[in-house]
Amino acid sequence: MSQPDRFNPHVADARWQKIWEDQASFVADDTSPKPRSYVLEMFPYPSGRIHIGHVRNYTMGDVLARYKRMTGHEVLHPMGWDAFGMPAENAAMEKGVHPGGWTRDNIANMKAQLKRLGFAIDWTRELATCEPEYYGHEQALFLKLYAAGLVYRKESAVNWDPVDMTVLANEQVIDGKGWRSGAPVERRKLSQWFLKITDFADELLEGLSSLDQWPDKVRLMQENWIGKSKGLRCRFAFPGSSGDGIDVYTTRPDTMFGASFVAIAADHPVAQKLATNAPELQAFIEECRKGGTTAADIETAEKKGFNTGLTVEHPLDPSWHLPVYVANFVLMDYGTGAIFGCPAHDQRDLDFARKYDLPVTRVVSDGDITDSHFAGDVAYTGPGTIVNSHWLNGLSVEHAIADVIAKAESEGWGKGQTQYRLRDWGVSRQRYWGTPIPIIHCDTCGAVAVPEAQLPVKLPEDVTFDIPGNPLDRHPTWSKVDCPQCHKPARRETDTLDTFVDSSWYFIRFASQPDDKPFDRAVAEKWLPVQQYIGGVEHAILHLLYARFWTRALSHIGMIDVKEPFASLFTQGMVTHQTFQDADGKWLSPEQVTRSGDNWTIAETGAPATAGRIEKMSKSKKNVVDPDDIVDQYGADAVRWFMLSDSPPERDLEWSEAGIEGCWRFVQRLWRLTGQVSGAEGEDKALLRKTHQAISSVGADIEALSFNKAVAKIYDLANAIEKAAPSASRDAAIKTILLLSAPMVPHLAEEAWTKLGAGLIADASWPDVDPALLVEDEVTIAIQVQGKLRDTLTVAKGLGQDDMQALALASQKVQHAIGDAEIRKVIVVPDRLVNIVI
Ligand code: ANZ
Ligand code: ZN
Repeated sequence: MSQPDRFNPHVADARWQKIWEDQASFVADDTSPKPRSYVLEMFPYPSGRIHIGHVRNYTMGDVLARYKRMTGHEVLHPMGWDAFGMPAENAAMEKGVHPGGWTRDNIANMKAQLKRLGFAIDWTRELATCEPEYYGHEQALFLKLYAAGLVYRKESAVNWDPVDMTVLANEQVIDGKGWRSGAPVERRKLSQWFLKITDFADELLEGLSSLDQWPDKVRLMQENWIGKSKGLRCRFAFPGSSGDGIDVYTTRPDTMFGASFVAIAADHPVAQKLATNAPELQAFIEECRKGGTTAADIETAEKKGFNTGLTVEHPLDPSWHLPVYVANFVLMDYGTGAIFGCPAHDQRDLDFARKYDLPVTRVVSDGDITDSHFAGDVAYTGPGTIVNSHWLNGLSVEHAIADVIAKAESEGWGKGQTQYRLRDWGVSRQRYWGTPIPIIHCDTCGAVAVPEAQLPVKLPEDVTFDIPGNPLDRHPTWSKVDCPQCHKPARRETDTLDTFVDSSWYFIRFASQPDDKPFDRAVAEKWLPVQQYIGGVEHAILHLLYARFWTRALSHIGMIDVKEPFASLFTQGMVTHQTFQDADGKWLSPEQVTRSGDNWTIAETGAPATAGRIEKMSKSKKNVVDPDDIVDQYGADAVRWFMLSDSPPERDLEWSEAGIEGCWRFVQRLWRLTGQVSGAEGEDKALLRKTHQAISSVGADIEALSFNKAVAKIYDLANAIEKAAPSASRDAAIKTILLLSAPMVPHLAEEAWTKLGAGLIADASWPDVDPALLVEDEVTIAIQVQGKLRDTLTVAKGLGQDDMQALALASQKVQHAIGDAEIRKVIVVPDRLVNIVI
C-alpha cells in the first residue's frame, strides 16, 4: 500500500477536527456506566489571544484526557471562559468598545485558536462567566450562602484610588500608587460584602493533609496563608486603673521579660481617643493610613512610632512600667491590634527600638552568651534557653510559653488563644464588568435579597465609560427598584462580585448545567472531585483556596456532598524564550535578529544586538511566539509534541526554533514508519519485548504526567522499529506506536489509522500489555576483582552460580586483572555480580 511520503497537517488537522466534532467524540455522557475521569485545566481569561502557556497547559490535560478515554473511562474534559474582570473595562475606556462585545469577540477568536490544536474538549459544556446563564446561578448560590449566614456586610478599610474613583485590590497598588492612575492611594472606609471564609479556617487547614496528590509547596503556601498560630492574649493594665488597659496578642509569651514597649495600631480605639485632642498624633495617624494595606507594604515600610506618653504595667511585675507607642507596623485587624515589643527577638521590634532608643534585653540564648545586653541589628528568633527572666530562666522556649500561658490563665490576666492570619473574603468590587450582587437596599428593611424568581439580576447594556468610577452607580435607572419586602422605592446594590467568585464553582457547573438551577446535585457528585486539575502555580493560594472554600460552604449548606474539589493538582512550568535588545536597550523580537558568528545583529539594519536572558514569554520583552503562527507553520501535532518533549512538565520549557523543527521531523518520521507495514511473517522477540515495555511505561508515564519521559520512550521504540527487519512483530509494533502516540499527535494518528485499524483511533483502546514480555530474560552482571569493576557480561537471567563463576573466570580482562595471584574466594550474587577475591 502506498501513501503520500509527507504528512500534511494543513489538510489533515481540520479534517479530523471536523470528524471528531461531527461524531461528538468527546462529549461526556453523564449516564455512562464506565468509570469516570474528570480532567480539567484552569479556564482562561479571554484576553484576546491564546498564549503559548495555555497551549502547554491544555496539551498536557488533553493527553491525559485522551489516554483516559483509551483506557476505558468516561472522560469529562470541558472548557470555558473566566470572562469578567478589569481588562474588558480598560478596553472600554481606552478604545470605546463595550466590555461585552470585546469579551465575546475575544472568546470567539480564542476558541478558534484552541480548536486548531485539536483538543479533545466537550464543547457542548462551554460556558462563559459573563453570561446571565452562568452568573444568574451564581447569584442564586450567593443568596443561599447569605441565607445561611455565610455572607455579611461590614465597613472596612480599602485602597481607594481618588482619580479612578475605585477600590483597588492590594495587587493593584504599586509603591503606594494606583496602577492605572498613578495617584497616591488613600485608605478609605467603605461598606463591603464579605464571605465568611474564616469559619472554615480549620477545615481548610485540616483538609490540606488529605490532599496528598497536591504539590507540597502549594499546600505549604495555603497553610501559611491560613496562618494558624497559638499564643497568649493578655492585658497590660494602665497604672492605678482597676483593670483597664491594653490587650495584646503574642505568640512569644516566653519573651515577656524582654519587653521594652507596647505598641498599638493607628486605628486602635486608644489611639483614636487620644488623638481627639492631640493634633500631632492625629497627623501621625493620617500618615499611617496613607500606606498600602498589604503585608509586604507593612513589612518594608520604615518603622515609625509616636510616643503617646501613656504607660502600662508589665503583667509579670506591676512595678515595671512600659511606654505606649502608636506604630505603623501594628495592624488593627490582626490579633488585638496591639503588641508588646521584645526587640532582642523580633526584627521589627528591634528596628523600632534602635530608632527610638529603647532598651534591648536578651531573654533567649542559643548558646553560651547569656549577657542581658543585646548588640547588633539582627534579632535572634531561633530556639534556645530562657535567660534574664527570673523564674523562667533555664526553660526551653516551648516550655516557657506553656508556663506563662498557664500563669496568665490562673491569675486571670490573660488567656491562651488560637489566631488565624486568614481574613474574611471581601468580594465587593465597584466595577461594571462582574456579577451584580443580588441585593436591594431599602431604608426601612435594610439589605434585602432579590427574590429567586427575579434572578438573574442582569447587567444593563447601556453604560458609559467616559468618566471614572462605577458605571452601575451612575446609570439613570438600573439601581432604582422597589423593595421586595415593603414595595417602597429602594436601591439595587451596585457593587459586583470579585471574579474569583466566578472561578470558585465553574468546575461544578461544567459537571452539570441544568437551566433551572446552578447544578444537579446527583450528576455533579458523579463527576466530582476533579481527578486531575492542571494550572499555573500563580493560583496556588487565592483561586485554589477560594474554590476549596466555596465547595465546603456548599457542602455545609447541604447542596453537594463534596469536600475537596480537586483530588489531584498539577502546576506546570512556564514557556520561556531568549530575549534580545538593541544598543539602546530596546527589546527586539527573535525574528528581528540574525546570528553572525558569536554576535547578533538586527537583520534589517545590521546594527548590533545583544542576546539577553531566557525568560518567560511576555509581550513587553517581545519574546513571544504566537500559537497561530506556529500551528500555521508546523501543524498542531508538532506543536503539541514540542509542548510535551524535553522538559519535565513542572519545569520551564524553552521555546526554540531547533526544537520545534526536531518535532516536525519526528512527526514525519512517525508518518513514514506507519507506511512500512509489510505483511511479513515471523516473530522478533526483542522488538516484541520492547513494544510491550513501551506500552507499559508510556501508560505509567502519562498517568504520572511525566510526558517528557513518555515522549522519550516513544522515540526509543521508533528507533527500535526502524532498525528491525520486517516481521509480524514489527508490523504489530508500528500499530502500537501509533496507539501510544495518539494522545499526543492525534491528527497524524487518525490519518495513519485509516490504513491500520478500524474506526477512529480516538475511540480505540490502549493496547494490552503481556506481562510475560515485560520480564527481561537477559541481565547484565558485573565482574569485580577485589571489589573493583573489571568487566560486564550479558547472561541469561537466572543463570546458575557455577556457570556465572565459570563465565567470569573466562573473561580476558578478569584474567589480566588476576595475573599470577591465587584466587582465595569467589562471591556470586545471582543476576547481579561476581566478585573474585585474591
Ligand atoms: C511579642 C513577641 C516577641 C512577638 C518576640 C514575636 C517575637 P504570627 O506568628 O504571625 O501570628 N503581632 C501581634 N499582633 C500584631 C498586629 N496586630 N500587628 C503586627 N504585629 C502583631 O505573629 C504574632 C506576633 O506578631 C506576635 O508575637 C506579635 O509580636 C506580633 F520575640 O509578641 B509577638
Ligand atoms: Zn423595604
